[in-house]
Amino acid sequence: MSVAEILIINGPNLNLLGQRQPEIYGCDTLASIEDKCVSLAQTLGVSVRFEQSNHEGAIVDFIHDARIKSAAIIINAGAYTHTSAAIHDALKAFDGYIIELHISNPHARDEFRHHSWISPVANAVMAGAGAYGYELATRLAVEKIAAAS
Ligand code: CA2
Repeated sequence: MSVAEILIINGPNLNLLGQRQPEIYGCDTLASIEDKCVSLAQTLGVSVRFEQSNHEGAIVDFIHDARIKSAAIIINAGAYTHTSAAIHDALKAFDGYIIELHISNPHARDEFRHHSWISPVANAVMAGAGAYGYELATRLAVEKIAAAS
């Protein structure tokens, strides 16, 4: 029997984590966050696929792919959170569990970060826990996948 897959999607500029603005985003790199999520997933009996793109269409393609392959999506859409109707529409066509994730708390930042196109189509929203939020979201996704099966 194959194990359930969680797709973790990272949007624009998150490839720069650990290189700039540590006061907002911490010191972890995206690669170190991926390593932690992959090993956590292993201990919890699921698999994690971890993706990053700076391109809106590529993120839409990841979500379409997840319709066939993944039981849950964790998405940090970066600044596309605040602009993308295309990512909103793609997530709406996904039947599994969706967690919107942010490293910082966008509501405590600039006004333009207060609106999310992702929140209305997400089952849960997690923000402000730093890089640790990825692990928290992975644990939540595993719980929800188990509850649905
Ligand atoms: O807090 C988050 O995770 C965000 O999704 C990060 C986005 C921001 O636009 C959202 O409002 C909140 C920005 C990601 C930029 O990441 C960088 C990391 C290091 C250096 C520069 C940018």
